[in-house]
Amino acid sequence: MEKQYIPKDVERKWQEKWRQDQAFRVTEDPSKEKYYLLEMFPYPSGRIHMGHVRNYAIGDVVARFKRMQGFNVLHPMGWDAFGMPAENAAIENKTHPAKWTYENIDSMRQQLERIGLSYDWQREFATCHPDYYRWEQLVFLKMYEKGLAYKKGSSVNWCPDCATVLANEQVEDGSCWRCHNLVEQKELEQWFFKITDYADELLDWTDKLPGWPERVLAMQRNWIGKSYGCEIEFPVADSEEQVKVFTTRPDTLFGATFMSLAPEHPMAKTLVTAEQKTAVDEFVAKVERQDKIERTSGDLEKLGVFTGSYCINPLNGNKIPVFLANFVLMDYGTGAVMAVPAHDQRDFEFARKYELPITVVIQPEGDELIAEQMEEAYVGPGSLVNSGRFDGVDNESAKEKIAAYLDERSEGRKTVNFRLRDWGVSRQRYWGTPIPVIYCDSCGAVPVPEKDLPVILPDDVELTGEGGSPLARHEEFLKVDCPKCGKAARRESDTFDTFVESSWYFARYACPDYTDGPLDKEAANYWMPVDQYIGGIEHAVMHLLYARFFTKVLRDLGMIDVDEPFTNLLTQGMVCMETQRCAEHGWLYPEQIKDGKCTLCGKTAELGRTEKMSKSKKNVIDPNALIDQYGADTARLFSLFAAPPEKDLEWNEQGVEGCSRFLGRVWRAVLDNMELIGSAEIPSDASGSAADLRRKTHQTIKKVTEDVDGRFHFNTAIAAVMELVNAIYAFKDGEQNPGVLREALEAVVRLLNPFVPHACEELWEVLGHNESIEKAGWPKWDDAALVADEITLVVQVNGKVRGKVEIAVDADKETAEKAALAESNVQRFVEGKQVRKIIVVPGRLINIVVS
Ligand code: ANZ
Ligand code: ZN
Repeated sequence: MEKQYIPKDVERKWQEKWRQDQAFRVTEDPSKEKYYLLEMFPYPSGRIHMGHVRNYAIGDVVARFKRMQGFNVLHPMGWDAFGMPAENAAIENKTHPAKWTYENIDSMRQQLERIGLSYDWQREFATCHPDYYRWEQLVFLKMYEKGLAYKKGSSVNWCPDCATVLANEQVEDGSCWRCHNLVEQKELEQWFFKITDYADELLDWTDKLPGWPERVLAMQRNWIGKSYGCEIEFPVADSEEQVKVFTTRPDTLFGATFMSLAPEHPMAKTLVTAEQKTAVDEFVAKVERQDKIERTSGDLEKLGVFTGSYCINPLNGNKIPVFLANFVLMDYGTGAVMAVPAHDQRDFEFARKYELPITVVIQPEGDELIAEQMEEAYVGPGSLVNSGRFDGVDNESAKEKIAAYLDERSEGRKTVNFRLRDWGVSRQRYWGTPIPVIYCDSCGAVPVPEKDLPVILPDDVELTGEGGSPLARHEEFLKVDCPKCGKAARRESDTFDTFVESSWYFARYACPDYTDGPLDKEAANYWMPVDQYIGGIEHAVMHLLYARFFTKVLRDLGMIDVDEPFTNLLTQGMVCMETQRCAEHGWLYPEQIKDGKCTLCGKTAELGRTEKMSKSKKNVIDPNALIDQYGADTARLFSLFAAPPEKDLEWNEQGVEGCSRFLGRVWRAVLDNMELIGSAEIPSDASGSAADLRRKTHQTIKKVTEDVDGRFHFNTAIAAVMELVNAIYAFKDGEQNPGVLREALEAVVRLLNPFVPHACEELWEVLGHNESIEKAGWPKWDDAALVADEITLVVQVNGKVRGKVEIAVDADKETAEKAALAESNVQRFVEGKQVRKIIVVPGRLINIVVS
């Protein structure tokens, strides 16, 4: 009896074999071209979801394809293992974060193995292991030496729910990116990484990463936010002091009718007059309760208070009142703004509210603005008015001219400003890398000496869930002698933001067991940069920007010789599914619905929107159940076939069944034909129907190669193989042409291998090969086999022979007609006449009827 396709058995067999053979283990081999393929490593939450399956299936196609092409492919996997969920789960389940994390890793590794991903498991590591984080601590020490890590007190984003600081990138619309609770501002001493030193380089390189999606580059440019402007000093009336402002619009200087300072501005205190003191104090207290994000949003109510003091506009000598305003931030520019209400919307609203003068200084062409009648600020181009010697100059060139004029008189200068802030990395959490610093009363902050690394995260802590980190209460951990003077001192109890670990893990995969430093330079230089990185768009700024920054830091520390970590980036879409709910029981899991009814109460389930799969809406498919039912190859094939990688993928059961049926068809195509093809040799030529099948085979090889290589058009590639399988089923002359049939079947199996490797390895063995299909390599197409055989057709005009044309045997009617009309002699007889009809007698002649 013919061998049945039982995915479970086939998959177990090959997974076992790959494991035993360490089939995907690689070493640096300078004689081979390397290819480094990486998917963003997972957080060990414990369960694989469909988003993971899709992400890793996409990566695995590329890894297997490149390996078959002969590249030395590095495809590693590991665990982004520090972070808050471990702490929360530990508190909830009364276990230890380490135990929870390592158990999750074990179970997730098993789940990943079931998918048949071609990882070099020898390189696996978890970032919560001291063998990893000790090197992160070392990098910190080196950064500290170079002034790239420093400590300062600042007002930080504080999530009261997570009891920790958040980076600006972790605040979304004023809320915590994790728990979505409102973020507060808090004054804290924190460690910072000086990413701003690299702002220019990070920005410049966004123009040199053609393999990145433009959308991600745009988000990074915007986040870095470079703006060219001007710093201008405004003398304070009746004082020696000056207020320095930053503006991108020096052309509007004559229109500055007041000043706005951040409430936190140091001069806010010195400028307040006795009469205004109470009002100002009240105002400052009120603004302190608003968070930064809210304060910069467009629809915030503009609030302010007069300080009682005045400044002098350096160009026209006008005396202008100084206000404090809630929308001016202390950590941008100089914390002071020259307000030009006629041409800036925020200033306009502020001026209307506090009845301050509005002076138009830019007139648009063909229009005349009148300040009293304006309903909003005019922000467009125009020429200068009310601007003394600069009247009539167009405003773009006025920017330059006014800046130069101020520079000459030492009242201002051109500057560049960035929106990017230094990266605050201190977190008041337990489950993270300890920051290797010791505080001494006499010596201040002293870095832990290199020889004392790692600073090990102690195991014996008490997690209560109440505010503050348990490390801050762990006396044994805290008590330490000052490395400088030997006096009793205290350890830093904060840990690093977990984004620090993910900022360099990709380089560590080159040398995961290296014990002499963070990176074995030779290995790192061989493998880096990552040729293809794959992950979600949600990491467009934070992770991807920090990783780029860290790579440059490692380079400048002499640890690696690359400028950028990721040459090509693919941001895959989400996995979505329709939501369903029951009036009685709320959201329903798919398995709680039968025949459109809720299985709990029998009510009809209402179909909701299709959304990203998430536990909260219960629109989830468990990959384990899917694999139990259909096998990993079907799960892989569906996630690769249902949508192109960058697009969202919508789950549907019929699609999965279709994929499963297709694999069965491929299986039978091979097994049913084995007797026929025996050990037939593959011919280098064919004729008749065999030539057609051979052409289809080579056309498919070409199409799949081009679709997969660098383009990720997996869905169309798979569709092409499906067509070839149809052609194989339709082929009736296998007995006469066993070699051609074998060639077609082998092509199908090799082309599908990156997508459904278990089935393909098995079929390759059935086809009589005793080495792994990957060793067979990627099939090559024969250009000569691509073109159809040509035949000659006679062309008649009104029944008389006027020429001949050569066309492909399988050319359709339209192609034949076109070729006939294009023949030069035929054209002479058709010219100026009207074509009434064209008759095509296939394989013989074409008759054009004209009148
Ligand atoms: C005068 C002016 C006139 C401005 C005008 C704009 C339009 P970007 O492009 O984002 O860099 N600004 C400067 N420092 C600020 C702070 N700390 N908080 C809030 N706003 C601040 O924005 C630069 C502009 O934002 C600056 O140019 C300043 O307003 C304001 F018709 O100066 B402008
Ligand atoms: Zn000391």
